[in-house]
Order: sequence, then structure tokens, then C-alpha cells
Amino acid sequence: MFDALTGKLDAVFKKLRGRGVLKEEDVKEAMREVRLALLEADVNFKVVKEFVNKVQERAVGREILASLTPGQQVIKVVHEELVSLLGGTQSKLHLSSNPPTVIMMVGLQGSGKTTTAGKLARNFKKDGRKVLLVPADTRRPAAIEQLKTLARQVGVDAFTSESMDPVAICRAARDFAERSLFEVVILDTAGRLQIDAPLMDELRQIKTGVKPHEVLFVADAMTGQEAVNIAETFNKDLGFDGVVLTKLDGDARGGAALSVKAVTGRPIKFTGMGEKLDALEPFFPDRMASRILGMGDVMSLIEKAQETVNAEEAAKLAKKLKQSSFDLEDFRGQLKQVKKMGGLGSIMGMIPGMSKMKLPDADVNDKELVKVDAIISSMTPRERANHTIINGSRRARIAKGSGTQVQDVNRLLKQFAEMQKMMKMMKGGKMKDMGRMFGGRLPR
Ligand SMILES: Nc1nc2c(ncn2[C@@H]2O[C@H](COP(=O)(O)OP(=O)(O)OP(=O)(O)O)[C@@H](O)[C@H]2O)c(=O)[nH]1
Ligand SMILES: [Mg+2]
Repeated sequence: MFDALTGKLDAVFKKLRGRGVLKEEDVKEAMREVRLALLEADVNFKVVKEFVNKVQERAVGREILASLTPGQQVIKVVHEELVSLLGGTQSKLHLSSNPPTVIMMVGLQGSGKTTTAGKLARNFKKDGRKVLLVPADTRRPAAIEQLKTLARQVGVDAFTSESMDPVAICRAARDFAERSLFEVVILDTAGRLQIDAPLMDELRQIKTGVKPHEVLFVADAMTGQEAVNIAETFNKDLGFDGVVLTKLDGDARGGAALSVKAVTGRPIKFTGMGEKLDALEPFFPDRMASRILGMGDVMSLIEKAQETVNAEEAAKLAKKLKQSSFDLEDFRGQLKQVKKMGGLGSIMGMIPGMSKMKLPDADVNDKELVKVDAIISSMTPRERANHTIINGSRRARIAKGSGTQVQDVNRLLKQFAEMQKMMKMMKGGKMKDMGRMFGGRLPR
């Protein structure tokens, strides 16, 4: 859905990338084009203005990283500001330490409340939690049946009640859930075509009567700017904790996704990527920003930065290692750095508390690096992000694609898995056995 925006930004950055030196005028010209591209993607004009100002301020003159060319510098700043525009870090649901956690779905008619309630129920159930779906939409006769059908499909309970009063239903459901030891209660409320006072009244009464831990505003991304305006009103009149942006699988221009956090101050927590029950994805600002900028660009930018390692990059990597969030892509980047940085020992040296540990350096020579690079290049992005999906047939394909043997692929994966395991141990504070890992050999 961000295809048009991505294409336009890419064209802007292509012009910048080739230059050795950027004048203030070049940056301004580029930012004018970024501004247009964002407006065309239906991003709120105030948000665009603020965004462009911030980037410009940071990109002109200041913050020059030795390892990046000025053009890359601008792209980096745009990426960072985009991440921050989208909310910075991932926002998860608040789960109550004293179950049941009550989640209330709100939003206009047809935005996807009921479907999202079903999707969330499915996720919680997969985590082994006992979920109760509560149909609190008594306006539309078919609504209750719709939720019950979803509950059956997911394999969770739906609350039944004789009452036609949404507030009474929600209260009764909460009491019932407490008595019956449910862990999550999801209230599916009614929608309207437009915001009206009776709807807001009803929702406010439910909110005060049941005190949900999490009010999720469900917005249809296809409605563009309108979704953002409605979100603003809902937040003022009712207040919510997070946004679910549905129908991102459609051809929405994406402006809603980019504006909603800035306008409401509330983060996007999930995105709906289809009608099916498995089509709900947690929202990661950095991943979305990378997607908008075109993953390839960002990756090559990072690779470039890694070519000339400086302390800042190294510290970032050390942080990643410590958080054990690194994947095969990082692994590859790291192997390249290892040589430049004087072995893994010096990377470890940048992790607080580990600087005094003596570690044998991994034995890395150029030929091995080329091989590892080729193997990882033959993987799909999904495989790089999650090595556990690489089964036998995938291994054979990767070996063929990289001109290596299946044994080489196996060895690399084994080593990577070991490394990941070790990172987890480090995170848990157990630092034994580290030498063994870093003393390990790379595939030949
Ligand atoms: N493509 C796509 N369709 C979706 C998504 N989420 C919901 N839908 C569809 O949108 C339509 C409306 O969804 P509902 O979940 O019934 O919406 P609602 O907010 O509960 O609507 P009311 O109960 O009438 O207020 C259905 O046809 C869903 O299948 C999504 O992420 N992608
Ligand atoms: Mg509904």
C-alpha cells in the first residue's frame, strides 16, 4: 500500500545518493519533494510540515557521521524521523496483572471491530489464555451471531445474555469472567456510520461501568484522512489507549498509518492485513519505516555504514547482541565488521561488564566470508529473519543458489543457532561457555 510513496521517496534519494557533497539547497530541494510525496500519500498536512522541518533541521549541517556520505545521512535522518513519527518503539497491549484483562473495541461501523476481536481472541488462545468474547452490539441483530460464529471458529467462549442493554451485558460479562477465571475479556461494541452523541454516550457508559484495561480504536485505513479525524474525535470524547489499523492489505495510500500517532498521541498497536483470522500483525514502527523507504535502501545504507566501522556503529551492534534480537542479516554484517574491528573480542569489549573477559577471536578469513555472504544472500528475507523455517528443501535451494554444499549451509545455521543461544544466555546473565562459542569455526 505504500508503493507509490516508496517509489517517490526512492526517486528523491537516488538523486541525493550520488553526490559527494550536499549543499543546503540540495537538502531543501529534496525535502520539498519528500513533502509532496507525503501529502500525496494522504498524510495529514500538519504532520507533514512538522516532519519535514525536523528532518531539514537535523540534516542541514549537523550530525555528520564519518561513515556515511551526506546523501546517506539525509536518508538516515528521514528513516529515524519516520520511525519516531510512527511511534518510536512497539506498543504492546496492557495486560492486567490481576486477570481478567478487559479489552474494549470501539470504532465506526464496518471498521473491523468484530473481525479484530476474533483475531485478538485467536492470538490470546494461541498463547494459552482463556478468552471470553462479549457481543455488546445489540443494535444490529446479526452482530451477536457474527461474534458467536467467530468464537466457534477460534475455539473460545462467547458470552450469552438475555439483556439488550450493552452496559448491563458488559458488566455481567466481566463478573462472569472473574468467577469463571477467564484471563482475557474482549468487548465488541456497536458502531455507527458516523460519530453521534448516543453512540459516544453508550461507549462512555461501558467504559466507566466496566473499566477496561485497554480501549482499542479500530480504524479503516481505506478511509484515509477521515480515519484520522474520527480517531481524534474518539480520543477527545472517549479516550483510547491504542489503534488497530485495518484493511492495510487494500490499496489505501497509507496516510492514516503515518498520521494517527502524531495527531492523537496514541500508538498503533496492530494492523489488519486481511479478512482471515490470522491476518493481524503487531505494529513495529521501525519495520514500517523501512518498508516505506524501501527495505533495500535501508539495508544497503546500513551495510555501507558497516563498511567503515566507527564506535557508534559498534556500540549499536553491541546493544543488538545484548538484546539477542539479531538475525542472520546481522550475523552477516557482523562477520564483515569482525575483521575491521579486530575480532569479536573488541566488540565484546564494548558491552558494559564484559570488557574484561578474554575471548579467543573467531577465525575469519576472506574466503570464508565470501562463502557465508553467498549463503546468506541466497536466503529470502523471511529466512534471514527467522532461521528456524529453513528446512531441508530450503537448505538444498540455498546451497544451490550460493554454489555451496548443503553441509556448508548446515554448518552456518548451526553456528548461528549456537550464537543466538549464547546471546540469550548472556541476556540472562549466564556467561559461561562463551569462549566455546566464539572459538567456533566458520563454515569452510
Ligand atoms: N481486507 C480486509 N478486510 C477486513 C479487515 N478487517 C475487517 N475486514 C472486513 O471488513 C468488514 C467489516 O468488518 P467487521 O469486523 O464486521 O466490522 P465492525 O467494525 O464490527 O462493523 P459493525 O459491527 O457493523 O460496526 C468485514 O467484511 C471484514 O471481513 C482487514 O484487515 N482487511
Ligand atoms: Mg461488529
